[in-house]
Amino acid sequence: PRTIYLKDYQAPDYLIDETHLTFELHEDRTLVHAQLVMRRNPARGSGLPPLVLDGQQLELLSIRLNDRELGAHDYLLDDRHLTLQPDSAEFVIDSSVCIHPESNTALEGLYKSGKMFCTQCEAEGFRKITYYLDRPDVMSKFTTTVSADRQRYPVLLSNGNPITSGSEDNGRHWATWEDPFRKPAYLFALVAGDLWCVEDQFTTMSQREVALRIYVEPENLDKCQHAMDSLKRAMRWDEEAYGREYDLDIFMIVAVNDFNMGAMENKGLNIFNSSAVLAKAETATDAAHQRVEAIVAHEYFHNWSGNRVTCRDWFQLSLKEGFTVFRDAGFSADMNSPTVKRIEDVAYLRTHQFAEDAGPMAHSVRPDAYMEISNFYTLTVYEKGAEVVRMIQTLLGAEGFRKGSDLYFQRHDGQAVTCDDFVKAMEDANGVDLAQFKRWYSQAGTPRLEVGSAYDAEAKTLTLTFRQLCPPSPGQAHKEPFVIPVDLALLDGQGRELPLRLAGEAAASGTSRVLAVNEAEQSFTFVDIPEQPLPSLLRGFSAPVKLSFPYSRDQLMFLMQHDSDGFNRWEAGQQLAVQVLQELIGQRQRGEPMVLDRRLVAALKSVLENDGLDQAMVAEMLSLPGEAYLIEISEVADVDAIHAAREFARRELAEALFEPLWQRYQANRQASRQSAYVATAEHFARRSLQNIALSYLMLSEKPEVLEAAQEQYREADNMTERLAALAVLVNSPFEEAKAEGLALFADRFKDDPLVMDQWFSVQAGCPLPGGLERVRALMQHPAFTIKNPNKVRALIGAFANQNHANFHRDDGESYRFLADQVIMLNALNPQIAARQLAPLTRWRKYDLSRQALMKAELERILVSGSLSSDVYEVVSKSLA
Ligand code: BAL
Ligand code: ZN
Repeated sequence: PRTIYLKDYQAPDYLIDETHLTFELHEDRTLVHAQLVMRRNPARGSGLPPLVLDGQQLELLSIRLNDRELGAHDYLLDDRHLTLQPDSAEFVIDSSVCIHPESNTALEGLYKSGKMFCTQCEAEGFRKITYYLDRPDVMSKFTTTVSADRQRYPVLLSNGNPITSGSEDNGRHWATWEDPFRKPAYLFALVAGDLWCVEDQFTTMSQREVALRIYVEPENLDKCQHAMDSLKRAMRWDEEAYGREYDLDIFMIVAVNDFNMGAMENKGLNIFNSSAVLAKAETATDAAHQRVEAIVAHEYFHNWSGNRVTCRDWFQLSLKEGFTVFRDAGFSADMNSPTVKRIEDVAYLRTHQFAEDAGPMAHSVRPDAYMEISNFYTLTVYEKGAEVVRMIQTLLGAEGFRKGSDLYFQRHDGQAVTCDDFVKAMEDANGVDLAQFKRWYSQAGTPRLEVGSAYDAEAKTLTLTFRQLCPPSPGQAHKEPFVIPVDLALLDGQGRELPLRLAGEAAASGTSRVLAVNEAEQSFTFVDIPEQPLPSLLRGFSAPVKLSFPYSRDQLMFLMQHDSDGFNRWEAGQQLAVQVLQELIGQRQRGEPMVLDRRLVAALKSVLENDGLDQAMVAEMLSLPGEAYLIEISEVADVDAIHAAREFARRELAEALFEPLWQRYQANRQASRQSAYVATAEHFARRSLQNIALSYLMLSEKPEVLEAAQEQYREADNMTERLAALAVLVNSPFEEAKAEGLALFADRFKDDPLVMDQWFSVQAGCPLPGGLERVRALMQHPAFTIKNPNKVRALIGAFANQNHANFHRDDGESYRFLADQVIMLNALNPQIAARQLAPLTRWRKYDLSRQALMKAELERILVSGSLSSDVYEVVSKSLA
């Protein structure tokens, strides 16, 4: 495959003012007629270069240029392009092609999910529908007519507003949709199916009425309310937080079972993976409810950050994705607990994005090159991209940031722009220079920030010294210093924040502030500091860096208790746990008996006994750093020692804290029994503490706990409690109870694919010996199919990404298993195949024997036959 470079970007030679599409959907083929009203791009000068249209897997039936039928000698056709010569600056192209959605297993372009037709065009799927300039800087007005069998496909949808519809004599019918907003082809959507809808309404801030519809298959009608409520909250929030109003008369969401991504923001017609829209208490966990709320909001927010203002080219993907993730995080924080949301996001970023940033696929937030753009829908572009936007807000303040976003939307409405344009709007609205800051967009890798402190008791000054360094990443040996916003406070012996005055400042201002660290090495001296303070650094995780400060365990315990920044209280607990776990890992590696530092017990005991703490915070603080995170922060990850040490710590904690855990569990379970399920932050918090308490308690293997788990499993009125109870049974040694629980669950939910996904995941993640054999057996289960991305993620993905003990078994059999699945998926669905590879790409993290086994599997994939560009890029870069 060819590598595409950002530096080679050129504006398009031609523009498409209008796009008129007609789809004739049939069971064995689909005919697509496209009329493109085109003209020479004036920005590219005069003359008429050849017109090169993108097109893949299309059977060309006919093509006309301005009513002139073209013959084979009038154009060039290969498997990626159709090239012809226009003879005037303005012209019309009419093409007819035949495509086969019914056999499209890649789920890109037009395809069938079950009985319905649907599309996924981002990033480059539209070229599998018709010949086109399939690039985001070509924006066009679309009119779409869909015709299909009336009985099979009573609902025919596309972008924009419905215009006309009618019937034909032959049992078919048609509908025409018109989207008044110019858009790139990646935002095109079409749906046809036997769908039912839940309907509601929203009155915008300028009093326009918008019809809201969520289309689903009939059995899912009762699972739409949460998404609908989330949508209305998101619409209101975007008006209040960003001044953004919805612009069409109708907003539609369609739930689709077979979908590569979470969801897609097509203009006016969002298409969702059913897992990201369907939720009701009996079948979806609290986490699933929160995910639905976040994704519904994310896709809706794209209407401005992505659709009204779109990307010039795919290197700018983070322009819309980083910003939109930042926006949805703000929304979720406002709807739930901001501190808990931040903790979840940071834990996710540090575990997964930091690993990506340290691996062979590391790339900057705005990549310089790609072979297959689908491989760049990454944690770096999304999550780190959101952190970059968050840092801009931290540096400018909330008001300055809002001025910047207002200017951005106003300046670029209707345009396809770059990350530079986004930053420029922020600069211009605030009169600041962010030139150095922009290195966050161009330099890959996670910077390390080492902080030292020196207190001068005589001068009453505290000097903080910062040293930043960023390790090399592929293609980037040397990094220039970043601008790192460090939000901090200095705490006195009682935990109070001291007034802050830097040397040279006239007076103290405030007790916390953001320092912009922008040199490789830099010192800041605070004056009038009456006693040796304890710094609370990088509050709220103000920059995506690896911070190190030589905190003692006692100081971390102090911060856990006293830091007025909630995030940093949690962070102190995590750092304490990391220190303690690393000590246990060392003991295990040396063959010494493991001895848990009792300070961790004491710290968690006081957290558990503190009734004033938000229960969600208690649950977060009780959660030890995960194995994946411990792997990420290891030089060479000893998976066995990590697993053994963490399990040992959990057992010790469970034993020492049995009483307070049992009390918390019983109180919360009692509260759950007494009230019906509600999807609110307070109830999420209560259940999360209840369930983590149960998972600790179960380690005691006491009969009363087994009984409690079984009671919770049987009697729960919601999936959060039921699944948590099933998980503790599955991870327990109680074979009979486990088998019974699994069988009852499968019997009850066999017809609900999303619930069965959870059943697969719980088993795939079970660390007890025999994991690979269990997963192999589950692949034969009638509810499993490798053709459905959710199933692949639930079983194969959960096993390879979460079940470290079994995935890294030392005979390499699990690596071989994963490689086999990737080879199979490569032929069916390249995007999903490439995603599943991620755990193998991290081979450099492990011991030499595992390295060799993992590499051998990557090499086997490389020579396994005709590789998709998706898989080829990941494998070849991993081995480079
Ligand atoms: N644009 C692809 C799906 C999403 O990020 O919303
Ligand atoms: Zn997005």
